[in-house]
Amino acid sequence: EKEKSLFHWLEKEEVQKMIPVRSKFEHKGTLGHALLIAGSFGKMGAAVLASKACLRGGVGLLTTHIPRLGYSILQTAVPEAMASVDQHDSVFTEFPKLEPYSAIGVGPGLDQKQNTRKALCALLESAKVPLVIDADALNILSLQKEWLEKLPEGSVLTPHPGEFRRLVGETENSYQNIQKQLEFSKKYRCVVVLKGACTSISLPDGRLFFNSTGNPGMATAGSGDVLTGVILGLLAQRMSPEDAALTGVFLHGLAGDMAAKKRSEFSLIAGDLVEEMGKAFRKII
Ligand code: NPW
Ligand code: AMP
Ligand code: MG
Repeated sequence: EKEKSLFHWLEKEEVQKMIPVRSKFEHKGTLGHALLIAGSFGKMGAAVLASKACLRGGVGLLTTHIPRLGYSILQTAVPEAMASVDQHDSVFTEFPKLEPYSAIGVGPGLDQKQNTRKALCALLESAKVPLVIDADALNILSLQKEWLEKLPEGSVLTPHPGEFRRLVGETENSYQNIQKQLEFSKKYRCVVVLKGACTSISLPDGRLFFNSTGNPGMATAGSGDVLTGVILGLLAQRMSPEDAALTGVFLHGLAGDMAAKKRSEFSLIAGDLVEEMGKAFRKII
């Protein structure tokens, strides 16, 4: 039997094959319902950006769970999203009944307070669908590593190098980083998206992909929050976690390349990635 090679370069041709074909009779009930848990006092922008990106990813329905102070912000900035409102004024402490949701995203703009940690633990124990885990949800897992055992199968983790270091400890070079990334994916049966100039995506089966899109204009506030939203939107449409992560990373970078062309790498802001998402899709479908 031909041995599968370990390292792959992620290009358009590969991603094209992963995009599901839409039947004429599709409706919002057949295209998934995502739950996004995001935002806290001072970081509602992360919830807004991730929500918009999730919708641009093509999900049928989106409910965003936010603290009370975020209610009018979300409803005004993203009228397409439904709101689930926490009992707490400024942070995440509880979550709605999970039955309706086909995928759950958690992390952008949260914090690491004790009641948020408890709510995350309960979420990990209750969720039966894959999760996209980012930002402070990752940082909480770094503080409570035993909770990693609770990750639902097929979850996608999206650390930047700082979050990755917190999760797996110091590494000496990027080769060691990749080794740790692959080990982590196998051990916890999850997809790890290690973000950066050369984002790498590791799969539980031992394959690793390097993304070919993106530019330094994307080194800007909220860029990662947009990525979480896109991956969540694709996952909620029942793409496999592997395909959702690979497609999401590729499209996010492609949107970044289009935004940089239009506005320069200097002036690119995270909202531009959301704006260009449709054109990025057009390039690959
Ligand atoms: P160093 O300096 O190397 O030790 P944090 P955050 C490292 C929300 N946001 N290459 C680097 O560490 C997010 O969703 C809300 C190498 C850096 O100092 C989060 O919830 C916004 N190192 C929260 O804020 C817009 C890298 O990590 C440290 C690296 C905090 O997120 C902004 C910073 O990481 C933001 O998205 C790289 N490529 N990238 C809003 N408008 O609401 C990062 N590092 O301390 O985890 O803080 O990533 O800013
Ligand atoms: P975050 O730090 O969570 O906001 O995530 C930053 C996002 O921007 C990730 O998707 C990174 O891959 C992307 N990004 C940051 N810097 C660069 C860069 N120099 N080249 C390409 N992509 C980048
Ligand atoms: Mg981030």
